[in-house]
Amino acid sequence: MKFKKLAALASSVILATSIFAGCGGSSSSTSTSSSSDSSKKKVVIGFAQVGAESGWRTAETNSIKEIPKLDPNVDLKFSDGQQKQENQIKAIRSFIAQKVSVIALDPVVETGWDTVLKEAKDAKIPVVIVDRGVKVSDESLYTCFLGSDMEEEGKRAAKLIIDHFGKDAKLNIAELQGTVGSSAMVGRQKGFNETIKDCPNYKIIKSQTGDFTRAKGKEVMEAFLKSDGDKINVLWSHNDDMGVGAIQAIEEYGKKPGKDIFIVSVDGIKDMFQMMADGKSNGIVECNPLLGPQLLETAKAVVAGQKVEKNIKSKESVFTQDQAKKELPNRKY
Ligand code: GYE
Repeated sequence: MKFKKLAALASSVILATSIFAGCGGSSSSTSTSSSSDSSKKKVVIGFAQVGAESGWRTAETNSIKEIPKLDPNVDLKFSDGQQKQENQIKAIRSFIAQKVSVIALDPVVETGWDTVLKEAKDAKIPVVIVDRGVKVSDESLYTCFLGSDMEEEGKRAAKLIIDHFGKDAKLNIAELQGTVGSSAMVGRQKGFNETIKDCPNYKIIKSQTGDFTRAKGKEVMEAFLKSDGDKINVLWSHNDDMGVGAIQAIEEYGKKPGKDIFIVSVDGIKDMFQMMADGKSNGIVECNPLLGPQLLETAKAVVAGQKVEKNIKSKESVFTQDQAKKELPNRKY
């Protein structure tokens, strides 16, 4: 109930925050052309996408692909990394060779980017990290990060469980992890685990990756149920798609998702809202994939040599089962 206000705010305030606050920024973020030229020159964004593993990802891709329609002075080169870092590194090198104005990287995993980001820096091409974060030895290798606070999402997921059961309940939790080594997986796990530290009888009895896909989420949940089907009372899924797959597995096993097993997940895709409206899930932590407009503004500012905030966070909300039916028609992804 107390999330109702937040929920109402959710979609309206996403773009409301001012992103240009004058901290961060880097000298390498100016374009090589003179300022009078750069106002006429087309801005070319090279976007290195993770893949197409989830409904969230599809929504993000669609939003990014809208960019040239929002601003005819901006072109987009899009590359699908198919969940492989090596493909994304190749894409970045190709963007450098093509001398794009700005590179946007949505990194499949957090580490291993130093070399290629240094190449971009040496070529004086600014890099905006989108959605998932990177861990690099030198923060000046990228201009700014635009995306969600994954740790906060993990905390919010844990709070949904605590709000429902109370801190002293005895719970056996099954965890479906996202892609191992991705900031989304690392951050969500950390935030969740830190929050349930206060709950002495919450136990994570199962934990495995489902790689953020529906098919793997189902497969892993089947294995969880096979070994511990009668013990699990909570499913914590790092994204909705794995959760939707797991719901199928739970039904096939003969249990009632949302009743016999309390389910929380992250993203907020329509399919999971539908599940929640049908009583098959219990809580969703929203993660906003509609990053196109914010990336457009950020990329233009960076190319124009304006200073931007180092961390540009998207605004998000949390939804409980009682809000699902009302919220479903408002979902944009
Ligand atoms: O939660 C998941 C997707 O990086 C925030 O990646 C994103 C995550 C999202 O596959 O569905």
